[in-house]
Amino acid sequence: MGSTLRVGMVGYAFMGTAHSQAWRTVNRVFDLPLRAEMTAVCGTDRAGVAAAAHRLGWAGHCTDWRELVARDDIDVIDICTPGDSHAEIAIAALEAGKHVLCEKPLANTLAEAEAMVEAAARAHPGGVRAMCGFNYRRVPAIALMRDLAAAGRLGTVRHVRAAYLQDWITDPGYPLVWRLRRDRAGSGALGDLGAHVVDLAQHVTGQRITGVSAVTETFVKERPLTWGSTRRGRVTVDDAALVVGRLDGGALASFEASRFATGRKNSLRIEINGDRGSLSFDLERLNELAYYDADRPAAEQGFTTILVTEPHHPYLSAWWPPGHALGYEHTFTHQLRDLIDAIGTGADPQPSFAEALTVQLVLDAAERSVANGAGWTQVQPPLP
Ligand code: SOE
Repeated sequence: MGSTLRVGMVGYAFMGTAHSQAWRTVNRVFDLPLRAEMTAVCGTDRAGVAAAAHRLGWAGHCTDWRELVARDDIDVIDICTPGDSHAEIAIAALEAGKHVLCEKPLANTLAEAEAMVEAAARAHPGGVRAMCGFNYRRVPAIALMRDLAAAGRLGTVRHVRAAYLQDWITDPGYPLVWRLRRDRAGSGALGDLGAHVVDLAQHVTGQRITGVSAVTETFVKERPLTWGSTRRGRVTVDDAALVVGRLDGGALASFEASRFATGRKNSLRIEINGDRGSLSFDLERLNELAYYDADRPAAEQGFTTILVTEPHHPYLSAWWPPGHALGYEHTFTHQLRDLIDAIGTGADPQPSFAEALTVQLVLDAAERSVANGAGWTQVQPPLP
């Protein structure tokens, strides 16, 4: 492979744009063992992908991802497509000896996700690495949250309380885009937003969710095919999901995911309460982490705000002087920093496909619970 990492990206919409920005930036900010080259981008629309390549900084472009996977001058395939194509592209890429970065959730179904994990395991001895893109792990305040929890600063964790709320489909006139179709997206708010908070809960606490009870709702059951169209189609995914769960360390968890939380544009909050302290994060104030230390003298107790912008905080020494804030886009740059570092040093990037499967197993249990009238449902154990 040499000292470069030649990238082929599939898909160039919102996520593809975010990833492109990160590929352009990562080596300019971080000192890494490999230098990323933006070799080619792929999309089905010929004119669209050509324009995207020019706009986003890719050297080449094509309309068939198989072409990308077959090229000798590509080392990593970055999958930014809807979930219905994740498994096929990822498995083909791994079999061709390419490293893979795949957007979350790993796949639309458990069976596909398991097949991806097996393909990653087969490719692993040849030095091929696979990672799932749960970008919020790379918010510095979330990374600090995990470090503090791992250092025992919370004591025994009792509660995880997490909500990921958006409002972009509140209007019943909003069209039936791919994210509202089960065949394309797998599920709705549950898989798109719930996957993030389930991943963060497990990542920050280091514990696994073992069982859940869940309800979902589709508030608007039919939508126009395009804005203003009289032709309508059925919404086949959930608009909102509520999940309660148990973690294997004994904590109780609650998760909420909605696309109908009017006024909440991209609100992701997670709070963890332990018997020695609590940590609380809000994506709308992503440079801050609230910390309650129960061991402090009674007169000094209360939540304090850590401004996570200091060089000793995760990822921050490479950026700006102390106190200069970061944003959403930096999470993708940090994700690539970790991926490139892992590939370059022969380590396993996190979350691996196997770890992302643990999120998929929770989503699967939630869907089975919904089908069973919110009955208590065990999360299946991951593949051996
Ligand atoms: C759309 O709901 C979306 O783009 C998600 O798919 C992303 O994962 C999230 O980060 C922002 O919202």
